Amino acid sequence: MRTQVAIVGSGPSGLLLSQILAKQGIESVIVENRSQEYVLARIRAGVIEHGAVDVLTDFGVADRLHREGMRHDGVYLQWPGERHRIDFVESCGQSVWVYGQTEITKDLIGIREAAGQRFFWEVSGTAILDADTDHPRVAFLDADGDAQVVEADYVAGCDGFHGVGRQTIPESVRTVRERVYPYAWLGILAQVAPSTDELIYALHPDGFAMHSMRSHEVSRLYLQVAPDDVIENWSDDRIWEGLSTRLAIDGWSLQSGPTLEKSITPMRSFVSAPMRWGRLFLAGDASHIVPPTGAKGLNLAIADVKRLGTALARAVNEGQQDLLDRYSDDALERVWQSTHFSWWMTSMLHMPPASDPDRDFLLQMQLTQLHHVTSNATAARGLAENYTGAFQPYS
Ligand code: RFL
Ligand code: PHB
Repeated sequence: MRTQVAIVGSGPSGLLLSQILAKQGIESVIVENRSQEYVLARIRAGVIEHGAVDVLTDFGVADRLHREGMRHDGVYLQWPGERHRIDFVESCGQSVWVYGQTEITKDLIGIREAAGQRFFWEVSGTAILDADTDHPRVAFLDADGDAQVVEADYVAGCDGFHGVGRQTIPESVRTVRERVYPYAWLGILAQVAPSTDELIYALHPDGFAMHSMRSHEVSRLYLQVAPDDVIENWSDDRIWEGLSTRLAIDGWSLQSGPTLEKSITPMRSFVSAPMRWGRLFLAGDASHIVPPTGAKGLNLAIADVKRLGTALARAVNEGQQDLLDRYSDDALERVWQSTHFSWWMTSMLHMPPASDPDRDFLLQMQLTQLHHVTSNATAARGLAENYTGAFQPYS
């Protein structure tokens, strides 16, 4: 089989790239190792920057987002005894949108299927071959176990952190910079109206806690846990008790409800550069991971594929390679900015492990930082600009 762009991975990066390419008359084939049902059920990110909403709108995949998404003009930062609001609009003139990655994925799959997108679901043994030549290929076994080869002009590795895209780039060419944090997030989805109008990020001696949401009926909440903790240790009662304690503030109470899903996610910062090798281009989690505290993972994926889709269209439709040649350097600039912000937010809000001899000192630094961003307009503006992505256009 032949196509113009072979896309490995049907997460938000791969799906949105196929849509951006299709809008510019470019054909693609998507190869995904999970089933469509699995991909549609995955629960992940929830906050989308204004600029990312613009990209989804421009490429015709934001109708439901505009109907059902919730615009948030600020967030709450909290520590024991105090809750302060950072007003994004006042600080930097921008907002974010709360709309689940699960819903974006659903919208994209619906639109791509209706447009006749070629998908291979439930493939195995994916291999990207000859990426450093003019005739790259993606080989795999399809859902029936039959060998398939997709020949393409370009290959997009949109296959997440555990995919084969990044591994295809020889180690001698790649530089990896990484930090694994000494904590993890336990996340739940609950069938209960949010107890807050905007997201709450809380530092507490027991550990970080966060209150987010998916709709007016469904809440999403997180607790800092040890990196080696397992979900079996956390009954629903224990989770709600932890959340109530860590999020407590006078005059406010947390409403609990049935838990629809719960899981533990490790936290790491990871950047692999370059994002290109020959005719293979990486986008999204395939090339970089951020801890979720800054809500940047999905936004970075959208920024990457907007840039990559534009560069591929210029190469395919106009024969100009200039944007493809700049793709990796340009994309990495934003990646590092978001990596820094995510690390900064994470360090400010999480309790160092009990074994850390500097724990008391670090906690004092964190509290000082929180006082500063919530009492100083310039510091608040820095947080607001980074959180909303205000100064990073989706070019
Ligand atoms: P994805 O979503 O991981 O999609 C990659 C796709 O590639 C498939 N794949 C393969 N297909 C074919 N052959 C292979 N060999 C393959 N190997 C893998 C996978 O099955 C998958 O369908 O990457 P993408 O598209 O780059 O999107 C990135 C975002 O998903 C990610 O940045 C965010 O979800 C990160 N993230 C969060 N970000 C936030 O901003 N806020 C959050 O609250 C948040 N929560 C999360 C998260 C990521 C999580 N992961 C990766 C475990 C919670 C979790 C649990
Ligand atoms: C979420 O709603 O899942 C969410 C929101 C903000 C974050 C992380 C996760 O920083």
